[in-house]
Amino acid sequence: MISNSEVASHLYELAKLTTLAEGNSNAFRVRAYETAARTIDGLVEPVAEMTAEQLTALRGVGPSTASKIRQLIDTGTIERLEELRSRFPPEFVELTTVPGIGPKTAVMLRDELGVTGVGGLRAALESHTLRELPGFGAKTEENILAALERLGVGGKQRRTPIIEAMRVAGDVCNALSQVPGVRLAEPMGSLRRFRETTGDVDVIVVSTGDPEAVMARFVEMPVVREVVGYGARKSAIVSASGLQIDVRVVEPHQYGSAAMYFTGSKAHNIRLRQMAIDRGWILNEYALAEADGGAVIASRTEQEVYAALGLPWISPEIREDAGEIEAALAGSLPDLVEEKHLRGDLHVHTSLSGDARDSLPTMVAAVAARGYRYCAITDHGEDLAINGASRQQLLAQRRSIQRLQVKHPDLVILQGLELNIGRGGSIDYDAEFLVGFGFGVASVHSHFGLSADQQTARVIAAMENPAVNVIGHLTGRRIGKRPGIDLDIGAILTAAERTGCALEINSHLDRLDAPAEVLRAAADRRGVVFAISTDAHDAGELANAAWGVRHARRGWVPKDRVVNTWAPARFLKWVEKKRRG
Ligand code: DGT
Ligand code: CA
Ligand code: CA
Ligand code: ZN
Repeated sequence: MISNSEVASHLYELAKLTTLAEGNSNAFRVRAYETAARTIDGLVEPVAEMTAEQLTALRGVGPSTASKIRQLIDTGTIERLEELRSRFPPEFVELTTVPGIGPKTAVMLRDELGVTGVGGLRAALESHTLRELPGFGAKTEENILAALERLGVGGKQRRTPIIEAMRVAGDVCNALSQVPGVRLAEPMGSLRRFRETTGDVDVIVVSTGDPEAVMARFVEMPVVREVVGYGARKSAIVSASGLQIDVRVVEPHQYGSAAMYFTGSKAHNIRLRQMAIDRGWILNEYALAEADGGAVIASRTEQEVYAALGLPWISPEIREDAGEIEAALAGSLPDLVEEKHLRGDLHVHTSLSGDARDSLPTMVAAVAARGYRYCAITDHGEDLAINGASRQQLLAQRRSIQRLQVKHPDLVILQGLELNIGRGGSIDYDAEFLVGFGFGVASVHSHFGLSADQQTARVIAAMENPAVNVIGHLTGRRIGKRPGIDLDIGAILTAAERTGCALEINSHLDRLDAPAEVLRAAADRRGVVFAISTDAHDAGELANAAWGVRHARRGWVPKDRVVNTWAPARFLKWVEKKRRG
């Protein structure tokens, strides 16, 4: 039976390809597919068991979407989607993620120059054939080439943004978990290390049953476009979107060594293998064992294998041979933040923001249900034209929050704002109005093309403003879709130390912003503090905090530097100190 999450994946793909086919002319239909996908993803009851009538009762599902969902359940595919897939193969879709190349341009490049992917685009740029097209010139060529470099797409190997890889991996692991005998199915490789892009997805399955039953289920999944390898314990497929997925089935007693091997990174593994060799042992995916004849020393759990090598367990997110082995040997690994440490969410939208979907009472109830002790409601300020809230709306919200506060005595609800950093570093409203709020996040939402000096200056100006407690999604990037703004990170970190303004760790898989390398540099500055926030636009997105935590770990961020792990009294004191200026 097809899972809700698999149905949702198909609808997301339908939305993406419909945008390519129809541009903004049918934004309504695209949004409808996305809403339907989100609804179904959050549903407990299996949609595969629903009638067309029950389906249309779901939020965002009209008769036409309902019939597509039924078609998917009954036939394993959607005709319209198949048609779009053949019109827009993965290489072509990737082409449209390059800034400056919209769907219309991509179609023109294909028709006029035969460019079908990023490789072809690069060749056309280098031979200067692009500038011959109407609407193009030398300057456009230069801009697109620069964007290609910054995005990092179109190298030898295609890399998939984590948001998409995580979704596909989740679908595969859920499906394989249900095969009889399977104890565990988990993503390994770069995805487990939480890299922001993935070359291919590696999954290991621990099974006490027939491994071939796992493989049979795997290659029949609706996501499969092509089976590229088939064996009893090792198979590989390529998904509809062009992502390769490798699955290996291992015995329970090999889990530790297999997980370590397939998690990598390769550089981390090589260091460990050398440590084994130095002791006269060998280390591979099957075990840590004596070199001669092979008595097994450890293999069942990762902890046992690391311990036999004289190391504490090292968290997957930092297994990059970037200092973690030295730190482990010296006993100086950072005390990394965990999800259970979080006591609040400091970037939460309500339906007062034009792009958010749940009401204030719904969001507050959902925050309280997570067991948090405090939160900041941060709707967009008025400068963000379509999505922002007016002064009057915010004053009304303040009264609603006061009433809700009585209903939730264990949760401190701060009325905050997500302020928009203007071109020169200004923010919404005036100081007098801003004093009425208890919290502020300030973020860049426009002017992405300014120079590094200008960007750095505007962000620092916002940090210095007493109404600003946190800089939201520092670079404004969308992974694989939009490069972040150019910044002098050293200067930003110095300003963060001086002003006490926290750096947000935005938990959305599309953002994961500030990037991990910035977090690592920031973690090295003792005076910089962090806020792990979801930027939730509906109640379901509050759960993204788990991703933010893993991203923070990848940046070596220690628990005690994350302000929303602090006890309420300490946290509120920190908030107030900044706001007093
Ligand atoms: P990716 O797929 O490019 O995003 O990156 P990974 O790290 O997932 O790399 P992948 O899929 O080639 O291999 C998965 C893991 O398998 C890798 O992290 C470590 C392990 N591995 C692969 N090749 C080697 C190797 O030659 N030596 C060792 N020691 N480990 C390897
Ligand atoms: Ca991989
Ligand atoms: Ca692989
Ligand atoms: Zn936001």
